[in-house]
Amino acid sequence: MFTKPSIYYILGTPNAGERDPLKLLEEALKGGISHFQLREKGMNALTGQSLKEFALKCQALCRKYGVPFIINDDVELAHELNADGVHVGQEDAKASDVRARVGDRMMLGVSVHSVEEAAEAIQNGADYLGMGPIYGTKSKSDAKAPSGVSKIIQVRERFPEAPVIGIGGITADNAEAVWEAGAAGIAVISAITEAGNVQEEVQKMVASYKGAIL
Ligand code: TZP
Ligand code: MG
Repeated sequence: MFTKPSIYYILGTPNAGERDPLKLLEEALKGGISHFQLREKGMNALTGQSLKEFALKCQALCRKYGVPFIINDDVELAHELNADGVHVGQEDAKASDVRARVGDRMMLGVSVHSVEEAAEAIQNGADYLGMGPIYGTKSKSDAKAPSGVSKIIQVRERFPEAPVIGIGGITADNAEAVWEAGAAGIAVISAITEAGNVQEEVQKMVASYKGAIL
C-alpha cells in the first residue's frame, strides 16, 4: 500500500489558485507521486455536482497513471465513486463507522496527533496514519502547532507495522528528518502545488529519501 518513499499529493481547487488543478495533478503524476488525495476545502470549494464532476476527472487521471485516488472526509462521495481510499480527521466521521460503510475494499487513512489517537485509529480499522503538522503550514487554517518528527518516532516505536505519513510544511529540503523518523511517506500540498516545475519538485522529494526502497 505504501512503498517507501511514498509521495502523497493532496490538492483541492482552492489550493490551486490561478493554476489549473488538473494540470497540476497530471504533472505531479508524471513526476512520480504514489498517492493522490482530493481535499476540497475552504473558500470557493466545489460542492455537489461540480465536486463530483471534478472528482471524476481526478480519478480518471489517477487511473491513467496507476495511482490510488483517495477522497478526504466525504465518505459518501468516496463510496459513490468507488474511490481507492478515504481519509478522515479526528473531527470527521469515526474511523470505525467509515470502515463499516466502505468495507474492506477501500484504503482508510486517519489523521492522528498522538500515540493514543494512533492506537484508536488502528483499533478502528485505519490502514495508515497521517501525522502532523510536522512543520509550520499555511495550508490548514486550524492546524495544531507543529510537532516536529517526535510523534512519528513515538508511534513507530509502539506500532512498527503501521504506515505513517508525515504532513505539514514538508518540502524536498526538510523531508529527510521525516524519513529518518520512520515515515513511509510524506503528504504535501503547497511545495508541489506552488513549485515552478511540479514534475521536478516531486522527483526531488523522492530523492530526499536516502534509505532502502521498502
Ligand atoms: N493537515 C495537517 S497540515 C496540513 C493538513 C491537511 C496541510 C499540509 O499542507 P502543506 O502546504 O504541505 O503544509
Ligand atoms: Mg477532515
